[in-house]
Amino acid sequence: MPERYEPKTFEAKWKQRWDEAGLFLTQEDSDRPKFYGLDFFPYPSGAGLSVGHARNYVPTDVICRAKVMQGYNVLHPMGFDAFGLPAENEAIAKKTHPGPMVKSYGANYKRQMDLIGISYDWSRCVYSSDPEYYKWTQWIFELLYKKGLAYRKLASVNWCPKDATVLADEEVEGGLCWRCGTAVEKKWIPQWFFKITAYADRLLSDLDELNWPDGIKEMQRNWIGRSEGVEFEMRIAPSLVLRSETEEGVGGGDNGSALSDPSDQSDASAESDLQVISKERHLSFRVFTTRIDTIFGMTFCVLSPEHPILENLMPLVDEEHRKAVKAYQDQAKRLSDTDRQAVNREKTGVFTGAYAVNPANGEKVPIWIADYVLASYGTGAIMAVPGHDERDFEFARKFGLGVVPVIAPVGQVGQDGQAPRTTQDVFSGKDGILINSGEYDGMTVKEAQESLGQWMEGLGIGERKVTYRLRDWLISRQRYWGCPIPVIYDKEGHEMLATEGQLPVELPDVENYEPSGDGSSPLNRIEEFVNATTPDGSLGRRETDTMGGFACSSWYFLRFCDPSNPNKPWDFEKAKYWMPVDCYVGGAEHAVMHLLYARFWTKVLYDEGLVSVKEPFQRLMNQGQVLALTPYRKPREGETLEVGADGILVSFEEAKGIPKDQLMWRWARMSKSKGNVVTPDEMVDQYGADALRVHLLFVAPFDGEVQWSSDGVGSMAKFLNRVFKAVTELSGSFDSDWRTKIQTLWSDQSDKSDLSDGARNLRRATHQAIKKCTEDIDRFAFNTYIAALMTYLNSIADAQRAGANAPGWRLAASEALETLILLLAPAAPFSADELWESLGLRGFTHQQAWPVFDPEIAAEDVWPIAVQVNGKLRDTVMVPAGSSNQELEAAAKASAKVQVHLEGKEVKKVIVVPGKLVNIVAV
Ligand code: ANZ
Repeated sequence: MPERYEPKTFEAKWKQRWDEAGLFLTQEDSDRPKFYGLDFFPYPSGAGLSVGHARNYVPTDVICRAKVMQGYNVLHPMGFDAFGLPAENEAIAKKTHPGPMVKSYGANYKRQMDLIGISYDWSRCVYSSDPEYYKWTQWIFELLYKKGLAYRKLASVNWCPKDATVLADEEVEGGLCWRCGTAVEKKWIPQWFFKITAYADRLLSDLDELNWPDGIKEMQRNWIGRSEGVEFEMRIAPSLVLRSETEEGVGGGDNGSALSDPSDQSDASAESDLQVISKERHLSFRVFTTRIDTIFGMTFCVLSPEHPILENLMPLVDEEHRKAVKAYQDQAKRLSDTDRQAVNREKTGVFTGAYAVNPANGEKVPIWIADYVLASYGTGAIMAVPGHDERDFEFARKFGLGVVPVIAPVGQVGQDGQAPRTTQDVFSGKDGILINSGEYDGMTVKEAQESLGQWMEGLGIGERKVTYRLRDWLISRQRYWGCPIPVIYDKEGHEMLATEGQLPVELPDVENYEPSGDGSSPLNRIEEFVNATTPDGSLGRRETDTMGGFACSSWYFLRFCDPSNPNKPWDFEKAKYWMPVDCYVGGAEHAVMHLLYARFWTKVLYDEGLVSVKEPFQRLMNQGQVLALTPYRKPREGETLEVGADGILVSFEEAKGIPKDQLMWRWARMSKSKGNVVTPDEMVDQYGADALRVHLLFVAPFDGEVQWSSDGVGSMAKFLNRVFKAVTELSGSFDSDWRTKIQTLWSDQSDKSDLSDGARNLRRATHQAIKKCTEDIDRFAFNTYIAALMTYLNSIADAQRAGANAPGWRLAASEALETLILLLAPAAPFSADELWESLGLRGFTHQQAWPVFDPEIAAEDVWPIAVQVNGKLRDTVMVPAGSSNQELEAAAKASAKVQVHLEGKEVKKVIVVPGKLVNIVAV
């Protein structure tokens, strides 16, 4: 009998026995309900797993293990997101090939996951970089293509002119290349996209039904960014009128008499005035606004610097404006959309020299270009209303443009229908009344939006429109280590899909796969790969871009349902059985991209009749981060700090040599780059896998941050030690036949008070623990699940002290022993099996049925107490068993029926017969 928790003596043994028994192989062929528990599959990194990763995998493992015991068929697979930039970059840095590298890293992950007892069914493991897998990634690409959901168009990439390479967005830091600090440029090349925008509405509305954290749903909603508004046309105002008027110092006015004084044209345009005018007549652009109600407050309009109309418009304005616009356009090219929209960034822009007409009142407004208007959103042009939009207000302030308030906050409109005019402030609220808006004055914002929308639609100059912030998903990467895009171009450059028989289009195994200097994929250099036969037999060239890693991870959860099917990506019935994933667990950093892309693919596959579900992940949970104390030193003069840091990161080794007053310890996310990683290996070695597991569960709520302390693992080893001790002490009383005996005994004892208090209390504690542990595991409240086990362990000790050997005690103790071990099993599976065996019980705990909760046994006992007033029975009240005399008296006096008989009387005496009767003597 093991008296202590000595994990080294049993962990390897159980691991081996589990493997030999195929304990974690998925069962499919029964009528039991299914449960699909899934962790985000990781990219295998050379650093291996940290205890931070384990905080993701252990809780999912607890759920899956509990579900198996509760009678579910459980699918709990693991695989590797092996294609993609991180693996490729690491292979380049290590001067090795990413293929074998990801396999060896993956094997190390598996070893570590096994070490901490995660119950994955490894027979279902997939690597997204295996041809058997990516054949089907290509197959889905082709499906999207056939449905018009994959297309190629010119798009910009981040280009570092010094390194001569394309950079991913995350490799651009503040507009500079992460490697060499050179300013990154935009380069336009044809690239592949998936048309996720076609699914924007469904991706939005189906969020409502998902059991996901609210924060993640909100981030997806914002990312999709649905806006209802109006898109309308703005015509360019004839410039000649404008120039003559401006020169005469007259603003605004007539735009119909363009020919008033052609000789006023001051710059030396080669074109005749008439030509200019006729070109202008045909020029217009569209703006998108969510606040059409504010149209009378438009004092200027703004185009994005990339707006295509500028090409036609700029030749019509004078040289000076042309130059300014050109210079501004060049400058804007260097900034990313994120940089351009950064809050607190001072507004910049230039006047184009041209004007447009506000269709609502015919007034002319100057056209500016500014980078706060994005080319990729709405129409890339806005009507600017500085009275009601913060950004426009800032811009107007900076460039001295007019501000006209047209919405008065409710309550500020006076008797005369006028609101106090202010040009000093912005009112961006919608709870207002229109002013300065002609016939629309007095309307509410809602009314005005409705009627202006109708008016524009009636005249054919605009229409109500829904716009999304979501962009199509750019999938092309000009890199080697990814899934080849299965497209071939014929001599004329027409694109054709590889036939299904030609799939997979295999990634050639080459030595030199580093990014090429011209921005094209390194595959471009490999003639054997590039030269291909088109499906119609002629000579063609292969597409050499590969797909970004998000394609591979958008369907792996389906492959797990049928991982080695050579003929199909998955069998429909199998996927139907397992999908959706019942519980998907991973970090919140994937809130948008991965989760949105996977939802999109699932919907497309659903529309094709290939899967039975519209949504892949029914329940999503995000674990909290693990932080580790990390050494920093005080910065020296002129040293720049990382964002959010107050010191310079140093290694643990360096920290030893830094004087105390210069050294600072800070909590930082555990990561290889910070050098503060604690591995599961060292924790297992020191304290055992179960102590680590229990600590990870107990240390904080599942989604809370953890400040890592290895000592905490030590405390959990002590807790497990107490479990071993308790089981050893009680094992002498263990009766393996307790189940039948206890039932007979319990049903025979109609008056349970004849059973010993110890036995009753212990059974009550047992069933309360079953209830609490079952519910807590289901709610992802693992910390309180472990706390409940600790309480239960104390109750067992209490009950033992209170009366072993009394009637029923041995049976209650035997039940408690089994229950304790089984409730512990999902959290500490090695220990549970060791203890189970030590009681002489057969099989693995994993194969036992989860203890069943009996509410009657769990209920606190209540006794009926007769209440008399002056010797006459007036009521019977129920009180908790073991209530004190004072409690009985209070319960008796609280009875309404008793109170009636006490009215107007004085209580002289109260006689209590414990557990039976209260007699109140009153006169
Ligand atoms: C006039 C106006 C007045 C606006 C007002 C807002 C408030 P959401 O809700 O995010 O869709 N806008 C339109 N296209 C833009 C672009 N390409 N780049 C930057 N801003 C753009 O925002 C829609 C609003 O953002 C639009 O409504 C437009 O400004 C601006 F009191 O038009 B609004």
